[in-house]
Amino acid sequence: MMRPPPRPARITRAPENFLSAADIRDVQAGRRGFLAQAFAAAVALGGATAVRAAAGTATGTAAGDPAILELPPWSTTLGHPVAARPYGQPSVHEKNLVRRESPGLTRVNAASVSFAPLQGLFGIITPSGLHFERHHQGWQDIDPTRHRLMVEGLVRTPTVYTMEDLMRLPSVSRIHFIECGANSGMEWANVAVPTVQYTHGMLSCSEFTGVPLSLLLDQCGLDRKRGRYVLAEGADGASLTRTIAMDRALDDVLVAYGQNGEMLRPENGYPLRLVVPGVQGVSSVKWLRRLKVGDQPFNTREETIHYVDLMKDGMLRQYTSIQECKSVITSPSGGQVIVDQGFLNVTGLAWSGRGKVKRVDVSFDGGRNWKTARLETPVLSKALTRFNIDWVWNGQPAILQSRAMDETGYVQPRMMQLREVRGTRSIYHNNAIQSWQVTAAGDVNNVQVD
Ligand SMILES: Nc1nc2c(c(=O)[nH]1)N[C@H]1C(S)=C(S)[C@@H](COP(=O)(O)O)O[C@H]1N2
Ligand SMILES: [Mo]
Repeated sequence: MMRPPPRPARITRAPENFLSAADIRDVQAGRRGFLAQAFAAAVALGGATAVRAAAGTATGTAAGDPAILELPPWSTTLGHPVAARPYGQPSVHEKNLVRRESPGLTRVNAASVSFAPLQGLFGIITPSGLHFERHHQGWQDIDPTRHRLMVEGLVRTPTVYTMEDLMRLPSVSRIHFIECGANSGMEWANVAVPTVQYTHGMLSCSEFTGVPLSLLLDQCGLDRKRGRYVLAEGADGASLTRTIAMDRALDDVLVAYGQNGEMLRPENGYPLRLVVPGVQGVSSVKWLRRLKVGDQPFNTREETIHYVDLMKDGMLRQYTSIQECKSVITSPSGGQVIVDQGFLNVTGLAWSGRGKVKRVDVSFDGGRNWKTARLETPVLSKALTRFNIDWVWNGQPAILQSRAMDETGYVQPRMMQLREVRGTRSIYHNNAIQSWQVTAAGDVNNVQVD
């Protein structure tokens, strides 16, 4: 058990949760008094959700606090009826914790990305409505009665499945992350984006339910001698296609229709997607309509000219699909403001495409000294793992980093180590250690220190 923390410091969960852009500028300009007032106002208005630790302040002034002395309207009136909203929605006070797109990232926003707000999430499951999105040609809401999956190629019995056929088969549920290979891809040469939502938000983790791909292939009479690769194709306008090697296809790949206890969301592939655990997101083909077994890689567009790693010498590396071990502190993180000195629960996420996370170390001095963080259970293979570590911020500038190690013994690299091999002009597979600078004023900034 943890000892009860000393007086908790207050930190903004996401600046936009309770402060306007103008307020943030004031904070950055050093008008601390103004910020303190903004906090007082936010708490008084019932906006205390924005103030992570303040609710637990044991040394607060409860005795004179009108928020506890006076009965608010919600304690003296009749509440809303059941099923007033047949499908539940987050509190209106959480309306700023949303997926955000990075304007100008792509020419057309149907072929773009929206990033998950990692700074405001708890545990390891990403709420389905906040799962990041990456579409090559927009999303569709496909009629499940008209959707089909064809399995063909080197199989004895080529088969066309309806959704009903698939949902009658034995199912499994597993928790896995999906990370776009381009996550953190804007940061290869220099700091480019301010918050963890944009540096690491092409990352989400869900419980997926579906049929093991191995079961489908067996049912269709897979030619185990000649069948060495599987092509997966999506039903969207992009006809996105990827090759999956047979040993992986027969291992833990899922043909999934469920996500966090309900059907997939349209943005995430409704009614059917592939989930290829541990592999860059593009292989988890959404709106899955075709699987073809072949005897060699299909060399599709998305694996020959896209999703290849540009190396320092200008050569391109293909078929590097595994998402190597990586971690990031989600709070405090870029754009948040630590309002006063005291205890902080430093928290973040770690993951590895090769299995379980074994250990996460955290540094508060830019990598000189490290302490081992607590891993929250469960720690699952190819899933996000939540870590926490105690910190008392004494008002001094600091640089926070997390460094994860997976069960293979692989240790997350420093930015400079990665650049020595990969150069600065790459896009994919940036799993470098992230640094957050805390200034004496309590501002948290994205920095690259080595
Ligand atoms: N059919 C299809 N599948 C797709 C894509 C797509 O555009 N079309 N995008 C891929 C990419 S690049 C990623 S990172 C993941 C993102 O999954 P998500 O949108 O559910 O987060 O889906 C992959 N599957
Ligand atoms: Mo992606």
